[in-house]
Amino acid sequence: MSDDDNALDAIIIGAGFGGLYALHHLRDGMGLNVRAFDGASGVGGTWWYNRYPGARVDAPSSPFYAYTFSQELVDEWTWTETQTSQASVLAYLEHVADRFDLRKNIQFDTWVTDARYDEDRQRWTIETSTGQTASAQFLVCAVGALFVANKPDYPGIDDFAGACYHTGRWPHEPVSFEGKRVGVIGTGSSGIQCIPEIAKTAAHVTVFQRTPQYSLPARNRPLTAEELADSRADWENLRTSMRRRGGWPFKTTRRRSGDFTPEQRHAIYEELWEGGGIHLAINSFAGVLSKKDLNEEVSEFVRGKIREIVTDPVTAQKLMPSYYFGTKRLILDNGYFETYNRDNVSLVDLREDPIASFTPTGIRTQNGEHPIDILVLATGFDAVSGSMLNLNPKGRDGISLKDKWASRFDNYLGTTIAGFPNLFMIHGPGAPGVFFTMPLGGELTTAWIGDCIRHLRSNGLGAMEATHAAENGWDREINDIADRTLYPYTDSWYMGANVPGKPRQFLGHLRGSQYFDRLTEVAEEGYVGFVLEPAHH
Ligand code: NA7
Repeated sequence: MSDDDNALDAIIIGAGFGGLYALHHLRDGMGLNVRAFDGASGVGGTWWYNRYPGARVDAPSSPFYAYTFSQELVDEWTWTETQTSQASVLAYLEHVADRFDLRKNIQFDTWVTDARYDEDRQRWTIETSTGQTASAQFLVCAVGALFVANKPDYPGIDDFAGACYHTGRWPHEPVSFEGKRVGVIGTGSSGIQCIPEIAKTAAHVTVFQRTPQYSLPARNRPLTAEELADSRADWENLRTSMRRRGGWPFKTTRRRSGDFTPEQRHAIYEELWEGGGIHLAINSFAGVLSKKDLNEEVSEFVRGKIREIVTDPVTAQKLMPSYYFGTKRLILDNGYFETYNRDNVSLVDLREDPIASFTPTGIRTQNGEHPIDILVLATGFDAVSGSMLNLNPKGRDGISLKDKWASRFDNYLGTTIAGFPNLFMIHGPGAPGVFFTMPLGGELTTAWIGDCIRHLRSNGLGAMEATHAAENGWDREINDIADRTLYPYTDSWYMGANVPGKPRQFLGHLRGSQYFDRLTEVAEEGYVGFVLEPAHH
């Protein structure tokens, strides 16, 4: 790859779903000169790293958790299960990289270690872990919403002498649990997905749980040839529905809970539980995520299911969640609660028996010793803002993002930041991100970024930068939506509450379809909220 300093139009950081599409769109759709960088040795981003046993898309996935832009791609790729596995998603992204000949413009095994904006040249310059520099007018940060691992800081954890794996940094070689005593800390999606798999072969699994979770049955099953054929035939309509319905092609219900008796409501919950997936949340009654009484009824229904499944009442009691249903990431499981009926699985409730320290051979809690051979940290991520802070770009006047975001993750439209001209985020704080189907969300965001670039280029402009006033307005807009729901009541990674010391702020836009309408509106109104600067050269 040439290092001709003025040759690049855009640098893309990240080769996951977001970065790959950005490369394709900017390079092939717009004819720009683009180079992407990724610290990993291959494409995939999140799906490159999260290889733990049982890893699957934690939403109704196939065939919708996929790119939508190419009918040919839709027609030629065969999804096999309703809940796509990590291996399938990764294989798909590798296929996409080959099919659209993307690898030739991606530099793997290369971390971007610094990124600085040069106001005179209106360009970004990056430095890499391989000692290179490169510059481009635009910096597209597709750095992943769930990338920076959140590792607990327990006393003595580094003294633990056994193997230790974080689910978000899983090794590429197979890990054998055969005959091993395994400790798992964390019961979010990753923990709940891997615990049943690990329990199949381990001598013993001890789960260390801080917050009990609502988890719904995924009911994963083979995708039928007919379902696949139907979705291919109707792809354009499905794509439109996804765009209009918050990322998924399903209708969410407008049914009013008050129009039904408690018995009728219960029957509806039963049916949706049996059907599996997230339908209990989106298709039972309108307002499950915003009305406390209705939410409590659904919460109690799920607690009842846990009591039914888990045979030991003491364990079942420890598994009872109490936060508002759905206000942490909804989890879809394949036999999670059933796993506690196995003889080789036990549960430590950290609320009543907290971890005191680690020893070389295990975990010491307040009430006892737990000898383990392998430690699995399913403790999540410094989500959404963490990967941008990890990059820590330096904008106008050399201000660093760490300084700018010290107490609040200010941004405009979830894609731009005042003080950081010509920098675009895909799935940044303030964007729909995980609240929308991420592949489609990335496509729509990238299309908007491409339009920004086109607008600048065709009007003799060299830079665009969000204003502070626009950031403040955006903050209000996002919080007005979130405050109408129950999300802010719960400590979750959506609120930044999972990482000690992280500012508490809702990290997403809950109305994806409305959000993409807003992006269009901002462009149509001449990029309101931005300062557009004439090109210097
Ligand atoms: P999550 O959802 O953040 O879950 C992390 C889990 O780890 C959760 O149960 C946490 O408890 C627990 N945790 C975190 N730190 C600690 C410490 N210090 N001690 C004990 N337990 C801890 O991450 P996942 O990887 O499961 O999922 C992330 C997303 O990836 C998921 O939402 C999907 O979108 C895919 P807490 O609930 O914070 O009390």
